[in-house]
Amino acid sequence: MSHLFAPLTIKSITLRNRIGVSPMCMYSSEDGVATDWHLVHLGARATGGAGLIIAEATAVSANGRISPGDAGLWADKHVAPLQRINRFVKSQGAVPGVQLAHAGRKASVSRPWEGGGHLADDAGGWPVVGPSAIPFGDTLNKTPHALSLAEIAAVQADFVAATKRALTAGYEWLELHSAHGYLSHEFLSPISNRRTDRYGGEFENRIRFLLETTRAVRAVWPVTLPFTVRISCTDWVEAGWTIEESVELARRLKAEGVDLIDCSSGGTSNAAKIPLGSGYQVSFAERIRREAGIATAAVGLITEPAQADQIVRAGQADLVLLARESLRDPNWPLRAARALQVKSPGLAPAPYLRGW
Ligand code: 531
Repeated sequence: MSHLFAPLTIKSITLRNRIGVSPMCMYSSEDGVATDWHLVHLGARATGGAGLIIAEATAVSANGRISPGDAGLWADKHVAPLQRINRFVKSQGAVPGVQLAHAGRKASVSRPWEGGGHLADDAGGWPVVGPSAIPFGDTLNKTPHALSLAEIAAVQADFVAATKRALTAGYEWLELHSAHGYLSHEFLSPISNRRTDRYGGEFENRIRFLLETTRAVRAVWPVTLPFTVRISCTDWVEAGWTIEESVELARRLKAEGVDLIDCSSGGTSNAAKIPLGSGYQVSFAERIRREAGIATAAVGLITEPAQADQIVRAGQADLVLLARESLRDPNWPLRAARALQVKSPGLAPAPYLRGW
């Protein structure tokens, strides 16, 4: 029976355990370039024992950044600093992954600790885009430019170019960000997509942007390396994207060669009523795994070793991703191994062995 410390093999990659660090924005890049912050932040979680470390949402174009501090892979200059980080992550036995993203109508915001609202174009911001000219609302009040067909193709080409750079940068796990109300999710959801062309309207049309992007990226990302997609399994609003649609989307993504669905939720609308609570998204991972027959990752308010272990043992997900809990304790996997009384030789770095 699988458990939290059983290795997980997908394609040619074996994770030493089922604990992954969820992609988390650091807002600490300079023109998209990783800094020493990223080496220390990601490096600490590699020495802390995680099997997988997915680097933060990394923009495929400058305008696709959430904030001016986002990580990027839109230019060749981004690659070398990431190679250094990924070399270190690998040297510690963890697998380095990356989440490629375009923020759509939620781009051009200040860092959370500076307010997090849309930045005016003359205050460090830039015009935002989306499937339709519908603003998110509240402090994200810019009206997005509705992408033309040629502009959609250009964004997809940006995803492909960023994927090639991600490979050169040494990443071994690729995730497309299609959740949390960012561009790809904006196409999926009827809340943000009111197009009347082949990218809007019925389900088949709303999933087209993601399916085409998946296909294009799949063609350049090695078939030997894991390829995953994060989705918001529900918008948590009436007339929004649903879990039933997510299950069907997962089947389509599987057919396109996607290996795992990373199951999150929300982000399209502030009207969402989200029943936040311990492991509140795990049931989505379970349902997609069962009904679409594809591996899943569970994420969202998972904090306890026994809880994470049970998710894997019960077959609710293949992988557990930690976000805030990993910020609180980069050594969470080492601590979990002790708590679960699992003998995991080689998990702690040699210089730490006396403590573990
Ligand atoms: C948190 C968030 C979770 C779920 C729905 C909406 C938002 N995040 C997500 C992030 C950026 C910062 C806050 C990304 O997905 C890039």
